[in-house]
Amino acid sequence: MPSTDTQAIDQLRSRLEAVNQTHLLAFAGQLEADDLQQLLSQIETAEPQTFPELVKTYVTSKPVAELPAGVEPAPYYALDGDWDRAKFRKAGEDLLRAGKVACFTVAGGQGSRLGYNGPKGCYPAAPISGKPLFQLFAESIRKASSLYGKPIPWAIMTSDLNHEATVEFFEQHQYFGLDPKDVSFFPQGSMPAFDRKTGRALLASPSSLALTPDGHGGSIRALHRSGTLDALRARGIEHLSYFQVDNATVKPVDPLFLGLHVAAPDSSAEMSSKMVAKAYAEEKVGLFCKINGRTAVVEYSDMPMQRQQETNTDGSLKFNGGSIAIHAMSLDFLSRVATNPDYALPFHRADKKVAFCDPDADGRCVTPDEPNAVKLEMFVFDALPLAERSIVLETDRVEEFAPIKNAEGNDSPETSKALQIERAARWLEARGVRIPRDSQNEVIATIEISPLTATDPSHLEGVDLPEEIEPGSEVAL
Ligand code: UD2
Repeated sequence: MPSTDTQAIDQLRSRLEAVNQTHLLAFAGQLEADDLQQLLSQIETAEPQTFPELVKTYVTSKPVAELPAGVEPAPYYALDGDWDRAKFRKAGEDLLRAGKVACFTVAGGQGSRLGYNGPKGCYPAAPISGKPLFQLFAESIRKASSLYGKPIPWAIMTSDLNHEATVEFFEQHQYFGLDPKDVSFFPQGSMPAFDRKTGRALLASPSSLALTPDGHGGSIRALHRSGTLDALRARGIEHLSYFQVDNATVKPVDPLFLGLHVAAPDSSAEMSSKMVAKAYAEEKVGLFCKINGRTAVVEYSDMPMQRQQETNTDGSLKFNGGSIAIHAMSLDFLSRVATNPDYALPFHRADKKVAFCDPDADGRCVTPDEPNAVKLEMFVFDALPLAERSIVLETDRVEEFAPIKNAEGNDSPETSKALQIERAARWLEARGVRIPRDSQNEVIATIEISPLTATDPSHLEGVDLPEEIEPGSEVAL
């Protein structure tokens, strides 16, 4: 082994000694140069100096999620509320015309629940054309760019596992008509998995840590580390429109939401959110709350059921705001969260089975039967309380929330398609088109409206529409 390598290992070993993690170098002396480099760089990137605090807080003790005493439902701009939509829509349109908005999609998840072998954004989602999720978003962004006369850059967070396949997909499809210089990709970060008894970081092989994705909250530091924040700032971007890759009807560019985010008197224009009214008390969604005067999302599992069932005098749910993971964020705020330790996001612990290579047993690979490891993830909504004043906008499920998460049942391709069809039907009905519906009021035709035709019902004005749609027919506009 070259002496420079020996020196590098020795230096790292003494740093690892200080944090009880020297086992990570147990096989270093036997590795080929490339493997050794990989191991050393993984250890450096994982910042071993932070391990003792992480292990103490999240691994050897379990953080107890205590609901603070004064938790209240977060106020929101209600769908049926009396507030000046035109003023805020104009503020959002001005921002778009000034070219200050970019889109940001988190697409690092593996889609394992869906059972789809590929990046989730490549999943065919539209009811007739089978357009993939990425194409639906790309076409919405193209439509907005043409409406507001400015390119809208689009950053996509991938993972090491799907990065190449994602970029290749865009190349194969000529970026779905977007200019490639407006689309950027960067892989998300990872965290080591820790042995839940000893707090030792696990090795997946003699030359590699057992790494797991650091969650959608990791997107904030990944935006910074990848240079994406700086690149967007250099283009004059001031705000990001954030959404998840799984939502087929998301509005990637919504002037009303962006306008409220930047111009509402109760917004500090740092981070804003959209919500839908909960369908029922037990629905498993994060809840928008006010805690110590700040907006926050409380995971349904951290909120006692009794509180989730509380009602107002009119019988409606008190904690009504369900998170659909749509946010607007300023670049200044994101930079602060990414770089200022006072704004660091907390981790959430998950106990999992993680196969590992055991340095105490000559590197034998162990496949555990029981959860043996702690995985650490960050959630993007944990940034909300770091914003001084943060608004929530209510939206209609049918208009903006048709996620594809599971192969069957709730939030599946089937339910997403039904919602896409229902939304298209409503938009057409608003233009006077007769839509066939059954006794349950379900649409009995397949309808698809391309985002290039309309991303808002008002865009259908002047479009040549049929007077009625035949039951059982397929209509693509
Ligand atoms: C999330 C929210 C839930 C609700 C719902 C709306 C959490 C914990 N729950 O549930 O409250 O808002 O979405 O649809 O957030 N992702 C990455 N990297 C990661 C992990 C996730 O890019 O390391 C992306 C993933 O590709 C997907 C999104 O984040 O686009 C959501 O991830 P999920 O499937 O883990 O969250 P889910 O659907 O359980």
